[in-house]
Amino acid sequence: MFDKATYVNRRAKLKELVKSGIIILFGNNESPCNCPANGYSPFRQDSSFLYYFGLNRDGLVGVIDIDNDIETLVGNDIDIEDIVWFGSVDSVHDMAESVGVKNSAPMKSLKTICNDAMRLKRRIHFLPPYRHDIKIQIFDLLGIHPVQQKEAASMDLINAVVKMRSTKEQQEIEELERAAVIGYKMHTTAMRLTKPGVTEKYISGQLDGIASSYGAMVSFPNIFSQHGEIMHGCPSMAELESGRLVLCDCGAETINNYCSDNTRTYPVNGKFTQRQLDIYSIVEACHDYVLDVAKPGVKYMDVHFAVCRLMTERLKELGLMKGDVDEAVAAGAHAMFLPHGLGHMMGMDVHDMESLDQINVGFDAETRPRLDQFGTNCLRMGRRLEEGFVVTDEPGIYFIPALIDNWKASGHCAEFLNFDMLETYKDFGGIRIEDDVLITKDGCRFIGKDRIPYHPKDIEEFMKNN
Ligand SMILES: [Mn+2]
Repeated sequence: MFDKATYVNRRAKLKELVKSGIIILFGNNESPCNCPANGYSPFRQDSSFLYYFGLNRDGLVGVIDIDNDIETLVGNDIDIEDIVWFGSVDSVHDMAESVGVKNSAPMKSLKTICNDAMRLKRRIHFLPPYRHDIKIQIFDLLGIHPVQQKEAASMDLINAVVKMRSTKEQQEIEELERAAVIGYKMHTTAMRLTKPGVTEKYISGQLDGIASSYGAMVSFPNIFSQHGEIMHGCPSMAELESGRLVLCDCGAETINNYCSDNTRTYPVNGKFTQRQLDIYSIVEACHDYVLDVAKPGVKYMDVHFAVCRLMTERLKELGLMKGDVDEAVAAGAHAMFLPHGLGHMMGMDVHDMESLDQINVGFDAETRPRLDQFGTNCLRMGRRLEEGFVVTDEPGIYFIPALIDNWKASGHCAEFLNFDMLETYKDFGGIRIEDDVLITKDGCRFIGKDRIPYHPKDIEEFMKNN
């Protein structure tokens, strides 16, 4: 948690941006896993609630009445039975006080607050809910059916929250740096443990332990798989095999819920083959290119397409692609290899503010609508970069057997792809290299003081010596 003034100032700015009405920010509740008292652990607060109210407790709702300038923390004090099981916690009144909120009220009063506002036909602003219990709560309070809630959510509030959370404060950047330190430990541990015969799940489990030993939790379920070509592949009980590549995409959240998100791909036996190096060096060049060009004023969509062209050019040299580079990228042929975007915003959520919809976060009037072409439709960040933004830089090249078969059968982009050669890469897997980039006043820099090894020589040396 940051100091009281941080939250007071953020709410003041939010009121200024939203201008009128009443804002309701729902905190999260415990989420039952297999029975009510056995919850998914650990508890994860909603990021926007955390941003404005800072409190990492379940069962809280923040109410900001802009017109009357009244802020209220709504929640129930725990009773003696809960104290027996969970220990004493601060009263809702004291929690409110700690973040500069003058008023507190029990949960049942939220219905009255909403009824009064609705009777007076006042604007009630809420963010699109993503948890089912909150959807039911909104239905009870406002009578809006869950399927209509996304549409009924306040665009004014969404835009204000996106505007504020996109630009990271100095203290937030320091948190992201702390997350990167834990991420470094996770990645270098995975590299150290990787050898033939060890299961993917064993290594992934060790990474979970590191994340929760030094911070709050992993910033998303670990991707640790020899099937790097499966974008969000889960670690399996499969044993690592000499000669194959393994892709590790993981990150940690600090105690204050700021994230890291890095990806490395390396050979199980610690030594790249020439065929692996040929593809790896292309991804490496694309990854490094971003650092040269990302700066305020540059559209991230333009960086994405520059990377797609660079990748196409290099794949042409290898013989996997053919034809005119610009035409190939315009046709979307590169998406055979890179079916996702170059990166996304990162902060308290690994895909920052994704619950507010990426089209509201990564795009603006200038860059909407996003092209609906396969591959580009997964671009999460397209708009102009600004100082203080944190985005990921994560190019990849994947050989997805089903996609190769699918395009080959339909002849899609056949003038730009060498399907005969692609056939011989069906057992290759996939490569991604990912780092987190802070946009500075006149350029950018990676977050994290120590680079997780990614140049092939550095990886081979690390794996040999550790
Ligand atoms: Mn990422």
